[in-house]
Amino acid sequence: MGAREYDESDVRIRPGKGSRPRTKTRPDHADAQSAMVVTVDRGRWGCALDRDPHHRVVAMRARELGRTPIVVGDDVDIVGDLSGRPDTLARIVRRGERRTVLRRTADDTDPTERVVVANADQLLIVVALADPPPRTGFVERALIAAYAGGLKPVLCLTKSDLADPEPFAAQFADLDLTIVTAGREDPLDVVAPMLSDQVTVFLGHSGVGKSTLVNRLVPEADRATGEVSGVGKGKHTSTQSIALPLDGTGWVIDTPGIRSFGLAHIQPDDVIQAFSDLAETIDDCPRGCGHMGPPADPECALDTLSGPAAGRVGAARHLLAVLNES
Ligand SMILES: Nc1nc2c(ncn2[C@@H]2O[C@H](COP(=O)(O)OP(=O)(O)OP(=O)(O)O)[C@@H](O)[C@H]2O)c(=O)[nH]1
Ligand SMILES: [Mg+2]
Ligand SMILES: [Zn+2]
Repeated sequence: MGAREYDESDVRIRPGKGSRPRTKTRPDHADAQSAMVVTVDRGRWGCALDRDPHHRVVAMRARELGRTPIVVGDDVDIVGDLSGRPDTLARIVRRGERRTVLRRTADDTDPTERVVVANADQLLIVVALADPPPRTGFVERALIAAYAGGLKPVLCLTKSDLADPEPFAAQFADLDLTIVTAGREDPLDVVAPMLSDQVTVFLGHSGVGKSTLVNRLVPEADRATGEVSGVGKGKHTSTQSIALPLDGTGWVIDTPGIRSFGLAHIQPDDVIQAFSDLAETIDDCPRGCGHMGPPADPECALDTLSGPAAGRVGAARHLLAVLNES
């Protein structure tokens, strides 16, 4: 990580002798206007005023917000010069409550788990069928993160010119999971309509083709794409998340390659809630049931189900096992 830049909101002045007492009343910013955060770059947030992609305003975080994290997708209120003219700088004075959150795990360079994107409706889990090879475990962990964060997951398979999608896709047959194929050579007539009027995060390992797909969907995006450098570790062509407008009101959010997700603090119930036909059944489980069935959870109500629902219990428990391992 490079040294971060400081802006005036980072400066903390300790009140010394004779300094003015801190005022308790904050200005309430009745004139603030709402915006969506579309870019974040070292203490500067790019905002679309009223979610209008053509009305861009660059803003800093007002001092009163302290270190409140603000990420792409956040709803914010901004004040100041909202003209969007070059060299103007507005101020973010409020961050709205988040409807959904996508978290990623701490890693070596960054010890804190953090929210990557806020308020997205869908998570497009982008997996290449080859180069880098697909990993089932990554998809399972992404699914759990999506369910827990309130996003609808979609599995998107790229590089279909290099391998047959069927065997990999078949592993997820028992889940409520929409699976689409969107390789460079494939038509986008299935993927594009799914994204309209939605905010969709594109997430996957480096080199799987997220930016390539974004460029096809938003031609004026002109996202840089890169070569895949070695198995499972692309060289991270994209380094910042960015929200790009689709025709209409939808947005796609291109993100840097990700290796893992924060699954800490996710409860077994959060996973089961995502299975519409199982969610009610667990009301009959004993308190603290982990829903794994015997021997760990001998009285789990999911074991009373039969027919197709019982097959779904197997799929749900497979995800719970992934969660328990993490
Ligand atoms: N054969 C093949 N190559 C593809 C396809 N889609 C993308 N690629 C190539 O894969 C490489 C990586 O693509 P990117 O779009 O940069 O991947 P990314 O997921 O954005 O990677 P990061 O930004 O590093 O996270 C590029 O060389 C693309 O041309 C595909 O469908 N088939
Ligand atoms: Mg990229
Ligand atoms: Zn149970």
